[in-house]
Amino acid sequence: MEIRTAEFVTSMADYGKFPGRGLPQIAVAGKSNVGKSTLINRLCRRNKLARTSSTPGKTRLLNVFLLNGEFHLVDLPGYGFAKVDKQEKLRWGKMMQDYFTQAEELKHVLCLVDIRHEPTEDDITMNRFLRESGIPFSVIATKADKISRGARMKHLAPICRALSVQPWEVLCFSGEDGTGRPELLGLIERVLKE
Ligand SMILES: Nc1nc2c(ncn2[C@@H]2O[C@H](COP(=O)(O)OP(=O)(O)O)[C@@H](O)[C@H]2O)c(=O)[nH]1
Ligand SMILES: [Mg+2]
Repeated sequence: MEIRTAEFVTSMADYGKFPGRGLPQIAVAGKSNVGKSTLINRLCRRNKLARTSSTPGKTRLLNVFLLNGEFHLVDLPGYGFAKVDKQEKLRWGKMMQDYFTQAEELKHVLCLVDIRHEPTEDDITMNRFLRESGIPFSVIATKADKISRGARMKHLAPICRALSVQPWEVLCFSGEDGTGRPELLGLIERVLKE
């Protein structure tokens, strides 16, 4: 498959009011700054479709994109930004809970972790939540360009241990050089066919 068209649909805090119900959805989750927006832009071959930022924690809303007029990609608000206060964390939690309980169209979650770092408590909490909720997900190791190919296995080991996945189940991705883009397209195609 290839992404032929990609358009921004809406930013919202309240999924209940989303007008585009019915189309299948794939969500992109992960902590702030892990590369969610960059992955979406690279996937769609559009530099400024999703707003990227070097200041973490800017995306506090669900950002929805329509791809190929066929499915929605949802850029979820990032978690684990140290500077957010308790109020903001509670708001985030409620938004996510509302989303996951209401999004019947959700087919799959792409769980992004930085290939260079061990998953955080928040990553593990998200992982546990998805398992317990029976929501299918894939782990995507981002920023793969930052390490050599030969060092991948070494970096994947702690990620796999923390998130209880096998190395071959993790998709290595780079928004910088396009590593993993064909595999990601393949994954999306499979998910949409299910
Ligand atoms: N080298 C490299 N940098 C990346 C990659 N993905 C994201 N970044 C950088 O990491 C920062 C945060 O990316 P962003 O997509 O905004 O993260 P988000 O908060 O998860 O949406 C930006 O400065 C990006 O340029 C990648 O694959 N390789
Ligand atoms: Mg973002």
